[in-house]
Amino acid sequence: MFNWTGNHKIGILGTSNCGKTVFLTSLLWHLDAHDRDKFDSPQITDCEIISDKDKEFNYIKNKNIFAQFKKWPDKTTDYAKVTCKYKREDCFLTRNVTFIDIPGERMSDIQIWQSKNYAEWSDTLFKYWDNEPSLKNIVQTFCDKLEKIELKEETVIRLYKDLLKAFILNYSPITPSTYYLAENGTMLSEEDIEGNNYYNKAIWEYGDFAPLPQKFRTGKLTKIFENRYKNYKKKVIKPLFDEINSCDNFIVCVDIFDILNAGRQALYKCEYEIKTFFDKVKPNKFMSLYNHIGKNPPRIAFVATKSDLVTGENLDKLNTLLDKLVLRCKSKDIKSKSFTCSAFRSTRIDERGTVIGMCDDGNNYEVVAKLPNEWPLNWSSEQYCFWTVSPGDYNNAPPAQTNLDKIFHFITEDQDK
Ligand SMILES: Nc1nc2c(ncn2[C@@H]2O[C@H](COP(=O)(O)OP(=O)(O)OP(=O)(O)O)[C@@H](O)[C@H]2O)c(=O)[nH]1
Ligand SMILES: [Mg+2]
Repeated sequence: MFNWTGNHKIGILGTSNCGKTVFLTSLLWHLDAHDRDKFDSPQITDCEIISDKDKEFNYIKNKNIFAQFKKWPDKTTDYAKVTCKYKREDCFLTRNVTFIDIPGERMSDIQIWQSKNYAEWSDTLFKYWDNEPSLKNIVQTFCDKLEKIELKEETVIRLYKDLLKAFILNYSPITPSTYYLAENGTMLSEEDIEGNNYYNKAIWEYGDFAPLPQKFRTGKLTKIFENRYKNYKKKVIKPLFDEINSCDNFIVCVDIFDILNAGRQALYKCEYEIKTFFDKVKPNKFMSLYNHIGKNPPRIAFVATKSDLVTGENLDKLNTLLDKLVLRCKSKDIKSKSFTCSAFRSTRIDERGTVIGMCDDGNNYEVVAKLPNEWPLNWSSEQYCFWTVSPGDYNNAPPAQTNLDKIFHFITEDQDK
């Protein structure tokens, strides 16, 4: 059924640093100051951007950081909600599109959202770790140590923190994610990880908990963890995922460069999170996720971000790598489409066809980003190193973009392909 009002609620998902906030800031900017030459669409007018009072998306601040300081926006520390009302020349109705931006760390709690209870969450995590050889060994050490100790809260939590430290170094999910990004927005810093304070930091300020294999889930400690898991789900997960639950369409951002730079575990993590998310939104299984307006199955745009770092055959490879990554997750019942995108084009191509970008020191460099044809079976992180460039000089006009307009039309269902 066609959603004739053009009203939508759109969730923007993806791991930390993959470009969600830049994407949303640039998109709002293009709608706010629409220029058809820069953003292909029937003319957009009367745009009003209304940020949620409690969960503010700081559009103006983000825009000013770009325009005045030539810097990228700050990392997101809590989920944010913003509505954009606008008119389009081909439609007399005012459109109303709401976006949800999340801190990428919370993606690691996707299994808590999915699982019915503490036991299911624990079992699923151990299965996840078991399927990846490099993680299996680390987790085995954790399980071996559990065998040898009395199952007391303090000792188990200490062991779990050791495990999480190994996961941080291996780009594996940190869950409960509040250990990495607390509810109040404080991040676990490199100093924290290396310093003595590491064990003192709470996994969750209202009570630490850790997953346990089935054979250890017997005594009093399990009851304590079960209760804290329940509270965590209610307090941290529910508010965020209730917003996600009520979205009708989604944009899933993927930073292929970051995955290649981090190594195979990052690919495994990203695939797993997308797959888990997809299982949840698949039609027939969880009807509640159907479009709140028209009862349509959701649409999903898979987006390989930061495409301005590559050109020519490497841009084609970026597309292929994204397609291969999301292939396992696709379903015939969900309309999904893959895009490469640069929400904020920060590089230029010189006359030799080389990508040039400005780095933090203010100098321009050749941005060498060579991508593989296929996802390698295994690779070392030094094999793929990529540049981080500064945003260009944009004054007060929306930045140059690639495919941001196409993604917007797809996700707001103005384009049916
Ligand atoms: N070259 C280029 N870099 C980008 C682009 N978008 C984002 N980046 C880079 O990616 C970084 C992270 O972008 P964010 O939008 O803050 O990432 P995020 O997904 O919101 O991250 P969290 O808030 O941690 O979840 C930026 O600081 C930039 O360095 C883009 O279009 N082009
Ligand atoms: Mg962000």
